Amino acid sequence: MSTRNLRSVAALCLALVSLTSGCSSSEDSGRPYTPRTRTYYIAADEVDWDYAPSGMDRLMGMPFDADALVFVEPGPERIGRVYKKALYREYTDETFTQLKEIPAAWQHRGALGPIIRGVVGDTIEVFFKNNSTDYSYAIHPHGVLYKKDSEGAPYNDGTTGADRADDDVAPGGTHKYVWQVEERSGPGPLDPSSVAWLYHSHADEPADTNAGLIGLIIITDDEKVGDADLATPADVDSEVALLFTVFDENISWYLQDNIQEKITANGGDPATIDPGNEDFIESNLMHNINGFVYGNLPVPQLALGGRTRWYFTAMGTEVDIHTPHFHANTLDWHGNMVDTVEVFPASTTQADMVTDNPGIWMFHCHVNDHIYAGMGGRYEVVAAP
Ligand SMILES: [Cu+2]
Repeated sequence: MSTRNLRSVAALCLALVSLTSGCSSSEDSGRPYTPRTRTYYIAADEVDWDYAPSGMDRLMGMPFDADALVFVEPGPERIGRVYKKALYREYTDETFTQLKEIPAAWQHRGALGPIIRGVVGDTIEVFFKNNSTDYSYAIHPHGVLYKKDSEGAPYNDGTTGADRADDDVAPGGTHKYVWQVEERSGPGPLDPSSVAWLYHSHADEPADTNAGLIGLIIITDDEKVGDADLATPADVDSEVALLFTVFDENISWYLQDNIQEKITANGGDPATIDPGNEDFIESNLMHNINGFVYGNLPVPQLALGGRTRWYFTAMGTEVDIHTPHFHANTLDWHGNMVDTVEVFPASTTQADMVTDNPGIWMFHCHVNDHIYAGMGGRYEVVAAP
C-alpha cells in the first residue's frame, strides 16, 4: 500500500474516531498546494551567548540559589553564564550582512537555529556561510531527500571533488545545500499536519553541536497548508519549538577560548585552570532549553482555547534523556493524551495543546538532576480581551 493510501486510511480512522468520541482531527486547508522552492541564508556565527540574561532565576522569581550558582556564577575559576558559542543565524540574502528579524512569536527560539520550513513537494535550498575563524562547519539535515553534495557529513562514502564540498565548509567558506521535500519527509499516518526534523553541523558532530550548531526543519502536509508563504499548517494557532539538551561546554570547540577570555575577564589566571577538574567540568554542563537556564526562556504566549503545536528535540549524550512536562494543560501526543513527552538525543517529536486553563504555567524537564540544574521555563495561556 502506498504512503498516500496509508494516509487515506489513517484519515478515515481519524474521522471514525471523531464521530465516536467527538474529538476533532486535523483539518484540510481545502486549497490545492503548488510546490515551490524556499531559499534560506544561514551562517554559523561565533557569538557570546548568555544562558541567563535576566541574571536571576526567572522560573522561581528569585536570585540564583546554591544549586544554580554552580552553573551560572562567574569567578576567577569559573566561566559563568556567558560562553562563546557557534550558532546558526538567518540572514536576509547571500551577502550575509543583515540578520533576518525574528518575529515576537518566535523569540523563545533563543540559541536554537532558524526554523527551516517546507511543504511536501517543495525544494529547500540553503545558502550556508561559515563565519568561524578557525573551525570547519556544515549543515546536515534529517528527513529530507539529499544527494551527496548536500548531505553535510564527511565519511568514507566514496565521494570526491564537488560531492565533498558540503561536508565540512572551511572558515569563511560557503556552500549551497539543496534538499527535496518528498512525501516521506512529511507527516506520516499517525502524525499531525506538520512534523519536525533536526539539522546540525556534522563536521565533528559532538564538538560542533555542543558549540551550538543545531536547528529544526518543520515540514507541513501539502493537503493541510494554512499560509502557503509561511508553510504553516492550517489547523494550529501557534507553534513553539524546544531543544532540551545539556550543552557540554567542556567538549565545545570554544573551551580554550572561554577559559582564556572569560577567566581573564573574571579576574582569574587561565594558566591555573585544570580542564580535568571535576568541579570545573560540572560548572560547564549547561542544562538548558533553547540555550536558556532557570526560566530565562522568553515566555511563549498561547491563546486560550487555541491549538498550539509544540515541537521537541534533544541532543547530547547518555544524560540527555529528557521528559518535557507541562503544568495545567494537556497535549495530544500521537493520539495519547499526556502532560509529559519523551525526547532522546537527535530525536524529534510534536504534540498539540488545546489550552483550557489560563495563566502563567511552568514547563520543565522531569528528570530530577535536570530540575535542579535549571531545565525549566514558563508559558502563558492568555484569554482574549
Ligand atoms: Cu532533562
